[in-house]
Amino acid sequence: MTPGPMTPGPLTGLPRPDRCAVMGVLNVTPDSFSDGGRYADLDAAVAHGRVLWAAGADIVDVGGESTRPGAERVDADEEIRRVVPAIHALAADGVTVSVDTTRAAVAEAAIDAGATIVNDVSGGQADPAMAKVVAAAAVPWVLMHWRGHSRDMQALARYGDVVRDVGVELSRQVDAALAAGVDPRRIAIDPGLGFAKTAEHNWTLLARLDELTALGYPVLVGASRKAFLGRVLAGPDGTPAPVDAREHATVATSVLAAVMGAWGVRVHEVTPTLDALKVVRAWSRAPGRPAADEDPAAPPVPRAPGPRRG
Ligand code: PMM
Repeated sequence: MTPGPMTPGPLTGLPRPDRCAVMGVLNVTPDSFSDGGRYADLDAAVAHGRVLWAAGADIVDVGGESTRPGAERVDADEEIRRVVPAIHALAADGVTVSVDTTRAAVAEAAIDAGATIVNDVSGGQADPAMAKVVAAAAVPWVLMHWRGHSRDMQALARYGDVVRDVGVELSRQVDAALAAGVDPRRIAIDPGLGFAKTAEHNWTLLARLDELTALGYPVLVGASRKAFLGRVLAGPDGTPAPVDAREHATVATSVLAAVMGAWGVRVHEVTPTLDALKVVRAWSRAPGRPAADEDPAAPPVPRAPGPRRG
């Protein structure tokens, strides 16, 4: 694969705070697993986007199609109808907006409305026209690891070594984007936790995230409120913790992702994760910490500490 642009050279268009970046989730859908229906109404959606931004999100990620396992698809017109007015209002307020879509037509309409980043859970595979739209608009593109649409993705959760396989498949997605003329400085990658992944796959990807950051592209991690966290928190009878009881576990995954070198995390609740990432920043800069002392001019993204498995 063509090496990524992390060292050296600037990234173009992606926020680069002096800590792991926070992407706040705004699902304008009636059926998302994590916040289903709460922000389907335009006023409520815009108000919540403003709350995420005021809380310190670096990006507000606006999506109009649920990707929960088993979800049925909506058509492109409906997706545009859901996201464009919200993006328009938020961008007019100065909010940095990404659009969470797999469709080129939706991405194009979203960019016209003011979105400046495309977050594509299919990593360019669902719509062959997406690469052209992203390249022409010169906006950053988050390529998530993806094996198929939500309706049937859990049947595709078969891997040899999940980290190696995800790395190889993401590299193919990146190569396709580069071949279509996308600037490597505008590409970020994402392991796609929960997308054609079992809980064990998700944990392995988080535990060995440094093997994906080593590909050289900024890595985004979306663990917020996902089912594998509900399972870890299950009560004695094995019932998974409900979605709204997964926030502390989400914060823990944000810390782990940051320590393992993620560029950003995608979360529903901004404040707890942002506080935790400020702690990681302070910790990663502490005098005497080997990685902090080696190169004082190193980028502020924390590096993984010593041995990681045990
Ligand atoms: N997960 C969801 C939706 N979009 N985008 C990226 N880049 N990474 C993810 O892990 C991801 C995503 C599903 O979660 P939601 O229904 O809570 O939005």
